[in-house]
Amino acid sequence: MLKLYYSPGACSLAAHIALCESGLSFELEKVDLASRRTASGGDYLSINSKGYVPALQFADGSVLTEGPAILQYVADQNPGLRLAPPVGSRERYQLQAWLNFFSSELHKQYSPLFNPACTAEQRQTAIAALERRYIWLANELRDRTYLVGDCFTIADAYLFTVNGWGAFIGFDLGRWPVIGAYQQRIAARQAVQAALRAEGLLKDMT
Ligand SMILES: N[C@@H](CCC(=O)N[C@@H](CS)C(=O)NCC(=O)O)C(=O)O
Repeated sequence: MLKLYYSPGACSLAAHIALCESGLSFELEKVDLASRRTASGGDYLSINSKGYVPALQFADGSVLTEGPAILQYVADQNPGLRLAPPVGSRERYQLQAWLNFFSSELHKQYSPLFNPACTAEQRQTAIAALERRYIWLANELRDRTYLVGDCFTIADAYLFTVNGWGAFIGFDLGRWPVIGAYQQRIAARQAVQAALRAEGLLKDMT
């Protein structure tokens, strides 16, 4: 069975959402990123020597790392669900453009803001970069329900995950109502709720 190594609310949440959407069977193992130990007491560096989440382990023990690659692997297991456009289609490259944008222009601008050693100056630089990207993004989202085509894709799983970090680092996404509406739309999905609940990110759903 597939196993996803994750940390609650981290970028691994996107892969977790994709797995929930995909209908594939999988198990989860939590990683303590500070100690690099897994919940069952294993050395996470022996799973992913880069030390970060996510990592997807296959039944034969081999491991795939890097969020965008994992997302595309998961989506391609069940093409009928259209979690990613077909390989080779123009839309597929559009999806990859989004994944790359989120990875390099959003995700990695948030990262220093989670680091307690981040100086006020570094913080200001990261916030200013995020603001520029969100101004552009809010404009792109104005006439869109989803990022690619007319249905939910793995790009939405990634953007939803990254947007969720704003509240934790004091970056107010409320300035862009279109982004708030987008978050609510994605959060309402059953698979998204299931992933959030499994990671302990929903207060009370009973
Ligand atoms: N390029 C990697 C980056 C993954 C990443 O930044 N993971 C973060 C959580 S969002 C992490 O595990 N950080 C802990 C660390 O780097 O030690 C990917 O896209 O999968």
